Amino acid sequence: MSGNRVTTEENLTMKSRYNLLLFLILALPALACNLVNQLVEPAPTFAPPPTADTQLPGEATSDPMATPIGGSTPQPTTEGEASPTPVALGDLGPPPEDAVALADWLNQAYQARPDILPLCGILREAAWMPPDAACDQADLDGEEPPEWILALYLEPTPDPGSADSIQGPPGDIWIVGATGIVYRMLGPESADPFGQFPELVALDDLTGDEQDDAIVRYVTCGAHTCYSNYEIVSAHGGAIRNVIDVDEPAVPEMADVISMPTVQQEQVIDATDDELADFVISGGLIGSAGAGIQRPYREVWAWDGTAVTLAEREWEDTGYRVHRLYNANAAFDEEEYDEARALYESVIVDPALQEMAFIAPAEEVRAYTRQFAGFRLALLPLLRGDITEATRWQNWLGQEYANSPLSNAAAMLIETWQQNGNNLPAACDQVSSYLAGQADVTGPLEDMGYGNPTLVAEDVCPF
Ligand SMILES: [Ca+2]
Ligand SMILES: [Ca+2]
Ligand SMILES: [Ca+2]
Repeated sequence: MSGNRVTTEENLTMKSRYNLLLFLILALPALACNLVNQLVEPAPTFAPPPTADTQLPGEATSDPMATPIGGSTPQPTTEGEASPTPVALGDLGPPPEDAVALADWLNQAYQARPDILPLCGILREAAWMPPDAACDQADLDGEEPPEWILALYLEPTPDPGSADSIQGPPGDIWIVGATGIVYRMLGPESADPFGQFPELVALDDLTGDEQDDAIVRYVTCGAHTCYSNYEIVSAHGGAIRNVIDVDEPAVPEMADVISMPTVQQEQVIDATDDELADFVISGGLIGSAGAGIQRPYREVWAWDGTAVTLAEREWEDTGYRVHRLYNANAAFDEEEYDEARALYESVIVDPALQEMAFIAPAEEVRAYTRQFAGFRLALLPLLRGDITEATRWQNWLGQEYANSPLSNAAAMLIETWQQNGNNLPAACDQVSSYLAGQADVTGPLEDMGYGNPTLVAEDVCPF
């Protein structure tokens, strides 16, 4: 099943992450320098996708200034509208120092159709662009000429500072096309002065219209963790625009941004077996003590006919018992009940699983983790009317955790279900009402760090 794997508790977790991200962006730039106490080295690696079928952005390796810049041949404009008379690049004068004026300058330059390498040489000379910044062209809209994809400083920056700084010099991605500046990743209003310099990750067709789309990225770092933020720019079906659609974004500003902490790998591969390239990223760990020990995850972002959306999120199996429970819950929420049952059983019986202490000692986390799994194992058989198997797990809970809220809840669930004509949602309602009045239903599972799901009484019986 290629369904969306975002579950309720995981959404809450993601919200925490996005809220943290927003918090860090808005309020804590000064903390960026405080790297002393980090538990997990963020050290995100941003290697280009290692696949042969990915077209990586070209590199401007030749000396751009070695090419004469005045001799560009203006191309004939398309019929119809009158276009301004192209001005040769050499006659334009140097790029202005103001971003608004630079947009005009780039528009005029684009009309002259110069080679892009000398153009970028001029932009570097004017301190608008660092030496290794994106300077690429690709025909995104299927109409000649190709669009320019340029990574530029927010303002001319002759001395960008230490390259070792976790915060790079701020910048933006501009795409220049026939109608002017057709796209800016951040834009003048929201450009992040504390982010790292943005980059072009890959050019590939993710939408199936046989025109390249541009995956662009900017990285923003907080005290402990760097977040990679991506947009995917396409002309599919119309104007050049970012085509990402995030289902249930934590904040409205993130509705069209793919964001992941501590990205370890980026790939452009067909992960969904529809012969169309997808954007696949792995990572996800927040390197702060308060986030707890987390599961890395992998996301597949794929074209759905209208937008690039999250096709799949898979959590790694870390070998921790409580993480196995989270993975079982994810399968349960996906209604993959056979997989969920197998995972819940292994939470209880797998001798190789590790315990995790967080605020509570490991033994306490273990006990509540097994109880939660035990309750779900008593619940799941009732979906197919298997009272014998449900009772078996109720008895197990009664022996191992006598009179605990979850043990009592399992007994109440089965009894109510038998008496109410096998109405499972109604039985769950009754159980939830009971649990709402109990203390310590899920114990330490309520807070295993903000990077982990939160499990509370109302999550126990969610029908
Ligand atoms: Ca074009
Ligand atoms: Ca495309
Ligand atoms: Ca695909």
